Amino acid sequence: MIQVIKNDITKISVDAIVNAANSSLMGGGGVDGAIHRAGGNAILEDCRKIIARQGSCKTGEAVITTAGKLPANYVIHTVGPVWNGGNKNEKEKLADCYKNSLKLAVENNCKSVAFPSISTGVYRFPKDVAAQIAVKTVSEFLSKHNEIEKVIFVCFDDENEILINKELNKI
Ligand code: AR6
Repeated sequence: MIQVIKNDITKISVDAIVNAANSSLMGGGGVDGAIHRAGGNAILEDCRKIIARQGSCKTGEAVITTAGKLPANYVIHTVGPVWNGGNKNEKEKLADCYKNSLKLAVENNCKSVAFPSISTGVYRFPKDVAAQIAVKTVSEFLSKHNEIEKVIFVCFDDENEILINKELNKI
């Protein structure tokens, strides 16, 4: 099942929420800042351990940490592509973010996952193209993996909510 809601992702009770992080995993602005602020220091401590073990998190990849004080059980941090005109594999990398986040969710027995609109803020990905990729990639993944029962697209603004709904109506 796929749902769309307009809300703050830090308020959502699901097995895992996804963070639109950067490759340092050390926090930042936007949804990343909100998640670290609301979840507390335990998230950053886990991120530091991951960085010490494997180095930075590359664009399109995902890692999982505690959700600290958040209502979710886990935070899956993924690094979206910076939009650079569209000819630098941005679309493939954005699809990788959704796929790798869901793979990690399955590996950690998560049945419900909430996504923000990855890369559509500071990273300037066009919202309409991002919505197409988000819905297509998630729906294809769910058709192959019945372990995940629910994905919620958590939009922060009306425009993303309208665009995601438009894409959902096509499937
Ligand atoms: N809940 C849900 N969505 C949110 C929230 C929230 N609390 N806050 C913002 N959004 P952005 P990016 C939406 O900029 O483009 C950070 O500094 C926002 O409206 O958070 O992937 C990282 O550290 C937008 O639609 O992430 C990176 O350096 C969407 O989340 C960089 O920004 C993504 O916007 C990543 O940029």
